Amino acid sequence: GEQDLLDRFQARIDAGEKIEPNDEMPEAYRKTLIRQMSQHAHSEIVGVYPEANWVTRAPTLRRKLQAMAKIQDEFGHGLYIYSAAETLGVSREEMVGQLLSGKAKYSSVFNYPTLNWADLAVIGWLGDGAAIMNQIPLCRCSYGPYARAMVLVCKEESFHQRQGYEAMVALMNGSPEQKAMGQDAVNRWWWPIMMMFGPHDADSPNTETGVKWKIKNFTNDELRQKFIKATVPQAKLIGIEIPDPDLRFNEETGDWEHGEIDWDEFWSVVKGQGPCNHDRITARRKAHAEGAWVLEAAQAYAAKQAARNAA
Ligand code: FAQ
Repeated sequence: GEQDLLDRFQARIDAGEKIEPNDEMPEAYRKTLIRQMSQHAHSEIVGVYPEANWVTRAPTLRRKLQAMAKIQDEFGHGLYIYSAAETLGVSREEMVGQLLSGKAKYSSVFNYPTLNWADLAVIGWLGDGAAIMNQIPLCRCSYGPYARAMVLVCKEESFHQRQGYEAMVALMNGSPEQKAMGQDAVNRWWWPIMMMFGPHDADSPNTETGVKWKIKNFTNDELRQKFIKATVPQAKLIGIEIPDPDLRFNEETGDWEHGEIDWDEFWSVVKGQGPCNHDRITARRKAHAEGAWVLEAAQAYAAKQAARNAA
């Protein structure tokens, strides 16, 4: 019965086995993976909008090329993760439809505006930095297609993080105005990036099963903590002050204590009321409609090839 399946499944997870698309799995495992993977794929796609705002205004040709390469990678990650999610029996059309209708979630962080060039440096350094902290453990998650997809994604995210930090170093070695731009961008992005890791463990309904089924190898708070630990010395090295007066190292626990996150703001952004939610969805719908002919052409071409191969 149902309990037998759950026990058999848990034994495989506990033994460190990978679950593959045609293996038996509890319906709740399939559902939560579709939930997380589709949100993740949507985040990769929507995540390019804050950056796209600055491609045409990048300060040098080299920075422009970097921004374009990063955006191309992110679209690729989105497609890759949509494909991995499709192995669970959901179609890409369905997932994309949920995004376009405003029903689907994607990372809250992408609903904030990019006001100047320094924002791109900070998104790379801290946004991608947070993304990697979360995604490296996903390379070891229990679902084979997701875990394998994450290997390439993490290599590319690591390049994104480095290009962001390098751009940040350039700013912080620049004029007083440039240094101020760098600090201002960190001031505006620090808290939205803290929120990327999700609610505190006590308020995270999906953590218990996520950890039990090794979809999540660390909890939201554990990853947030690892991120702060890694980031504090990087900030210090380039003269950036982290905009949290309560941030302090606790010698006894070995942890960084941080100020309270504004959870009202977090939930309002998740529910669609952030500063840019409307713009992001509008931009996505427009791109989808205007790109429809490409999809139709590709499908017509594929049908023609298939017919030719069959003949
Ligand atoms: N924003 O019970 P939990 C990137 C939702 S990186 C919006 O803790 P879970 C690369 C959550 O979905 C960003 N919603 O949920 C890039 C749930 O709602 P539901 C994407 C959030 O799944 C970088 C509810 O709150 N990365 O794109 C957020 O156990 C730079 C309760 O939360 C991934 O998606 C949030 N921040 O933990 C691109 C990684 N946090 O579904 C361009 C994979 C929570 O029950 C530039 N995902 N919620 O209706 C995960 O690791 C997990 O899904 C978490 C959330 C950690 C995000």
